[in-house]
Amino acid sequence: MSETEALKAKLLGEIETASDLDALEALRVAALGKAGSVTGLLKTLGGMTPEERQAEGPKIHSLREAVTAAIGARKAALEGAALDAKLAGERLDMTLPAAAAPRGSVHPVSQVMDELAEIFADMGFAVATGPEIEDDWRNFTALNIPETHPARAMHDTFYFPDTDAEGRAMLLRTHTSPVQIRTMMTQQPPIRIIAPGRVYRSDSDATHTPMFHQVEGLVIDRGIHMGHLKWTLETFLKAFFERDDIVLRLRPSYFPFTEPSAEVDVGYAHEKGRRIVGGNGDDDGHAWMELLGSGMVNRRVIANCGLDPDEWQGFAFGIGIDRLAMLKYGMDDLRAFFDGDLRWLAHYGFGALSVPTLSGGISA
Ligand code: 2NL
Repeated sequence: MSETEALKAKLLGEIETASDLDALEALRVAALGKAGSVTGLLKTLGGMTPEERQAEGPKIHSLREAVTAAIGARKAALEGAALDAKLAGERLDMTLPAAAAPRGSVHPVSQVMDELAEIFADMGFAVATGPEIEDDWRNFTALNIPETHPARAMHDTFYFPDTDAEGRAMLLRTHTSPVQIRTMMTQQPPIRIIAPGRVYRSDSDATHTPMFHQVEGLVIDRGIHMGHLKWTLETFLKAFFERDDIVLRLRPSYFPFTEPSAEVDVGYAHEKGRRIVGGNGDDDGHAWMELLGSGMVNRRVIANCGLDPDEWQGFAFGIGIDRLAMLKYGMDDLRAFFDGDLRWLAHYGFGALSVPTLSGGISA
């Protein structure tokens, strides 16, 4: 075997068994680099006689080509194997259960808000939202709440130190009514909306938190009367509490933004016999539970929003969402709503997949 053939056999053997890309690169440098063995053989061509060169030249060139081709083939094989190993290492089985059990769940307040949206959407109401930082015109003045009204006092309302560009006092909204004011000022009736969201009052004890959740409803159209209000609330409460024996009692009341105004009581099951009490109430006077406030939108509020109160009438109502959640899901302490305690959430929270629908059961 000639020197060239011996070198070819040795190099091709080493290339074929190179274990990784680094070893292959070292072999390439040792054979084809400036001081490489193949390069050294090529250099010997210069010192040969023409006859020797004619005999040895093709062998040495074919050696270089064979080594170059073998390195290329081995490199492709090693790179393919490296990619396969990387893909195998990064393999994900999407059908496996989650490694850690998820600890969070849907908060009951969020669940009730979703339930409200579902129920009212079925009655043709849209969900409206607005900013939590408002000005005192939209939060109070437009609603016919006078400057001297106690709700405006510092001890009930969180005010910001500075006014806005128009000189209006800025505050954290004390109800979601400013959302309805914004809607009446920008949309032509008929209007049917609910406005759920966070509201703020400087009040804190066992049954009051400085931030709580409220939903208000508003309907503006021609010829709206209190019959529409009572039907809407009755239909809503029957769907929400998932029972047909709900009875309502509208009691005359006063709010600056509605005239007339009515407080709405719901008849509830009392101890003896566990039945829903009807219009007669019972002897101890606790058969009715006050649930929400409502009324016909005051003409002055409609006019404040640039609408003609002789053409457009409406009703409105307001309810605390936190209280609704407590009643429906049997919770007794409002403060637990805001503790972020995962044990409480595990007890009362809802899975992400338990989406309320009217067809599947509103709290399913
Ligand atoms: C309650 C009573 C109520 C309204 C809220 C309202 C909104 C506009 C116009 C007229 Cl823009 N009214 N909202 C009406 C009646 C009662 O809430 O007891 N809230 C805690």
